[in-house]
Amino acid sequence: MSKFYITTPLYYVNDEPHIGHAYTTILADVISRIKKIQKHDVYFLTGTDEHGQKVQEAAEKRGVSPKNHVDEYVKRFKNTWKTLNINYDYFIRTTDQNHKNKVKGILSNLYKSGDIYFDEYEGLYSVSEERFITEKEKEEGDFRQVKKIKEKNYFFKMSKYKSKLIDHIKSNESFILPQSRRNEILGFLNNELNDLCISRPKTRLSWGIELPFDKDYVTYVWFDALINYISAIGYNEDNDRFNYYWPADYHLMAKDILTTHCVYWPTMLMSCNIPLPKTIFAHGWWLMDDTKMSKSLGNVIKPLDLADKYGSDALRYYLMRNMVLGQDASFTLDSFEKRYNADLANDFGNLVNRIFILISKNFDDKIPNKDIFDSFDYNFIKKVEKLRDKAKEDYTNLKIHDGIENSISIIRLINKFLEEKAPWKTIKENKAKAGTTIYLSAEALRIGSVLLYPIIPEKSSLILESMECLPQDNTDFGNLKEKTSIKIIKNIFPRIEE
Ligand code: ME8
Repeated sequence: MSKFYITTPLYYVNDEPHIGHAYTTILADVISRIKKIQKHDVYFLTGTDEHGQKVQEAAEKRGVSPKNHVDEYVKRFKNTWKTLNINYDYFIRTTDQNHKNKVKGILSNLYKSGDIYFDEYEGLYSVSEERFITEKEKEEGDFRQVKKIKEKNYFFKMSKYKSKLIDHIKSNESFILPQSRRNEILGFLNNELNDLCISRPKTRLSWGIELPFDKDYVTYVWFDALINYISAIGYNEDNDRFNYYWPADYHLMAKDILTTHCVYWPTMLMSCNIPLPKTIFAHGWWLMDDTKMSKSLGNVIKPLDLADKYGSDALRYYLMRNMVLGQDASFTLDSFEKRYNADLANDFGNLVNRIFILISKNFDDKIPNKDIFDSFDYNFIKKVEKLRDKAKEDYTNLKIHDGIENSISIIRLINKFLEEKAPWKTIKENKAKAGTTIYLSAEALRIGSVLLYPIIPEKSSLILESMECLPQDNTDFGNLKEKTSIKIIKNIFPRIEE
């Protein structure tokens, strides 16, 4: 059994979770479930980024202390993940004492080793990004609230590791994925790389981890937050957990935080003599009417509203099926309803109804026996197996939307098979033959449900349990036991009426 360590970003608790946060977290959950079924020892980490200016300002606006604010908002994230069936192994908060100690330990070591130094700096500061930016970045980027700041601060010698980082990216094809993002980072590294300002004077920001070597300063929020990926799994503790799980197999995120993960984080790790993560994967944006979702534009979709109304599986299915990993996608309620009605209500829901009613009416609520297969049956089995193999390969290659399409094609194929064989007609003259058709349909439904389980765990589990099967069962034909008593499920995916 090999280990598999996957992470999401730690979300800012300056606001409620929205569809974008839900997407990355569901994606990590889906990949975790796929890997678990493939018998990996999975560790799935998520959490919240609770220090820094954004959070301090959000608390001030509400007239509460930052501590009270984060304690309240973290619950909203945890509740959302519960509703969305997110099965994480650990939820880290950057305000956890253990994490704060780890950050301090690393800061002390790097200060001692000389990779952190004190200096005066004058430069452009982006309040929205909470970092110093270059003139070029200001011209090309989408930075808000940029001001000139002259300040004494502590700096991390990031530039020292520039060529080592470029070598690493060039010699490790899958270090940054997709390819386009890798090229973007290599392009960024073609320019001069400045050292990283890693402190904020307390006169400007008090809500942060105090520097262990200067009580007048707190740590820059990114230097604090990135360390979560190692503090959560026991870095510098007296056990083997860290050595077992590290390096991370996947750091998932959207492209907005690519530079911090592909430049700041690896150079920090190099300075600590810690190996680099295996893959940093940046997915695309969920857009609303072709613009980025943002609170200031007032176009934020709350995942809980949708999950409450349509069920968490409906939301998980839509987000995973409608985004090609790595590309942007547009979120509209219309496309959500269309996708749900077509794939889940019509194809999947109707099939479940049909099969369960046929079994209940004609076979006393028991899976019928299979009799002799005809060439039509053999052909059906072959087609299902082909789609199953494709779906599995897609999942392994993280082509989640293709894996879903191939799995739902199995469901469509079963509907077609039933229509062509019409067991409701043949049952009168040849019960054994009708039983074989229904057995094969129920077995293919089991295989489809196992394949769709990582995406829609709640409804898939329901179907599988009702046939006394498990999501972990293998997907070979013939695993479904004849004579198993079934529990009838009614209207598993009710249609959304316009
Ligand atoms: O950046 N489409 O937190 P954050 C897709 N605290 N994904 C989206 C999205 C959208 N429209 N909007 C947000 C931070 N996301 C830092 C991270 S990590 C050590 C610190 C998702 O709350 C996506 O994963 O702004 C993106 O990278 C992340 O939320 C940013 O979350």
